[in-house]
Amino acid sequence: MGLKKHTTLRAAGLLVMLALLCGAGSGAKNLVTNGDFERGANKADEPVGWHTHITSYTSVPEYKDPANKQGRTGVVHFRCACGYEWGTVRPWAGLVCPQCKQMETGLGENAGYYAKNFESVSLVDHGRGKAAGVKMDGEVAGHQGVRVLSGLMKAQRGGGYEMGLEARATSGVLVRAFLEGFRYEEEDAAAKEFLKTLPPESNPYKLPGRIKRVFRIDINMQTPGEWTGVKEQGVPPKRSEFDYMLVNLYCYNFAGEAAFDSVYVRQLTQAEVEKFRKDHPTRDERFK
Ligand SMILES: [Ca+2]
Ligand SMILES: [Zn+2]
Repeated sequence: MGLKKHTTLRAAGLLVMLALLCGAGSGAKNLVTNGDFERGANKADEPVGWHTHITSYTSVPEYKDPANKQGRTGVVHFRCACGYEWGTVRPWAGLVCPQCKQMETGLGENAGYYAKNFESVSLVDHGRGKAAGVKMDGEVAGHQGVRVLSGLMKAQRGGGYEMGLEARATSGVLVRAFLEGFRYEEEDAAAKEFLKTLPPESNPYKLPGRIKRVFRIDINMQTPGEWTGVKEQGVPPKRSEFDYMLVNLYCYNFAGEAAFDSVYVRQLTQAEVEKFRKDHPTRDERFK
């Protein structure tokens, strides 16, 4: 009986250890919704959980004499690629235009470049399941390229992350993948007021205010002729800590095809963060 009790205690101890390990390992959870693209398409024909209907804005300065474009007032209006007037507050990543229903990328002003981005993306089968497939003509490939954006994910401020994916591309097509980190700009009162004027469906991620891009993990895959897996870690320096993130899959250059699959983002453990900082001391120092 003594032995049995001992065994039970040991088993209980093991269970506690397992629970601790699972706790520590919860960072290994894939934070990307439908990163394997197996869940099919939504009503807008985007891979579930992903955005291919994306848009951006043009800055339109206000003039004292608009007819002759003379004398800037200093006020700037932001106009969606579809013509919708956002007003005088610059829209940010994750907001959806009330008129064209496409998502603002937060990747900088690029007007109408991506208004038809969705036309180049569809789900494809590659024998091991589905993937996000891109087919670009030379015009698109040579200018803006094509983007497939994940949904916005909540990040832990100060946390480090690892992004991984598989991709392949036909000759002449260049493939990159970014993990974009955005910080919540809590002090921006104008942005919070602006949010209140938008219909709720324009803020599907229920953002509390403006988020601003401050960090990026950049994977340059060149032209992976066969399915190739890559991964990269990143830990933001203090001034670039972020609260939200999204995966930005990108291809461009010449006409052709690319495909993306098995996309994941996971939070690094404390030990991994420390190891990363140790391995990248100069980079961190430079940003301080
Ligand atoms: Ca898949
Ligand atoms: Zn629009």
